[in-house]
Amino acid sequence: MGPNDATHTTTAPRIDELEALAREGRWHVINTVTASKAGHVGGPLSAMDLLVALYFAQLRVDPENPQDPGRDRFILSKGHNAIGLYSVLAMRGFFPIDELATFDHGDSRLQGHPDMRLTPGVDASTGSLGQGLSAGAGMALGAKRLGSDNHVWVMLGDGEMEEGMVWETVLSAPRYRLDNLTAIIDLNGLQQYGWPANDDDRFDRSEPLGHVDLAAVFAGFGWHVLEIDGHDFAEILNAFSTVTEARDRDGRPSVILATTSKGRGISFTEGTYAWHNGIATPEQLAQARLDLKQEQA
Ligand SMILES: Cc1ncc(C[n+]2csc(CCOP(=O)(O)OP(=O)(O)O)c2C)c(N)n1
Ligand SMILES: [Mg+2]
Repeated sequence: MGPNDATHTTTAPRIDELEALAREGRWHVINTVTASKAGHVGGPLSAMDLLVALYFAQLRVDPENPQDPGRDRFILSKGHNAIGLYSVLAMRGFFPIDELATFDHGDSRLQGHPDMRLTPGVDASTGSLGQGLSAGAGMALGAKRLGSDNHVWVMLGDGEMEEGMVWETVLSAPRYRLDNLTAIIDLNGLQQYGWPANDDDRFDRSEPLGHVDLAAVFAGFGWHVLEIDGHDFAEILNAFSTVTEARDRDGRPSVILATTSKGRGISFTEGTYAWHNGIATPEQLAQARLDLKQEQA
């Protein structure tokens, strides 16, 4: 069965179902990172609603046949958020949820950064920031040349936007009329650290992109720009439909500028760079379980 079969597409989930999946996904993130004693937390939590919306309401993918050539492609360019992607892939059925417990172990299929050779459902190996949009543009160009109607989605972090290679693709994708390419930028307002603000504070909170009018910049380069709240499923789904409906109309690639909150959903991780990565104490894990309304196993 291929991804074009009507029976394959997910029936449109209700918003409350997506919200429940996102709470579960956030729980897998902090629980798994804590158990493995390694991994990132803040970014996967800010991206979770977008990832859930992609995998449960948008992407044409088949967990039974992850390599189907007609599938849509997704690239997590900010590869350090791997545990967020793995949690959603597991919930979507690409591999068992129990396998998350092997995260970042040497012999696991779930390495600390995504490896397309190991993990079912992973379309590109990432982790060195700045490369995913170029890879996505190549996939989108390939799809055009092959006459395939699949869509390529790439998620980037706002700190990642400081990488020069991103901008080479921002410049060139409109020229190739890649309207089958969509960049999603997770604007959580924080990266690992900030710019040195002064001698006793390494963290200038206006970084990474505080002074940049990204919408104007992308529009200036010839992109179709949408600005949304990246935690509002109605806005996310609406943006996905607008992007896919705009295809073949004007040839522009799209960018979804999604305002989010780093560490979203867990009281002690939200809004701080300090939880870019981190290991929760047993008390913190119990608090996270409460915040995310997860039953005790
Ligand atoms: C080329 C490169 N430089 C540095 C790093 C180290 N690094 C990992 S995550 C990160 C910060 C990324 O911030 P952002 O893109 O905003 O991610 P998010 O907030 O969504 O987690 C950095 C600098 C890297 N992975 N790759
Ligand atoms: Mg960020």
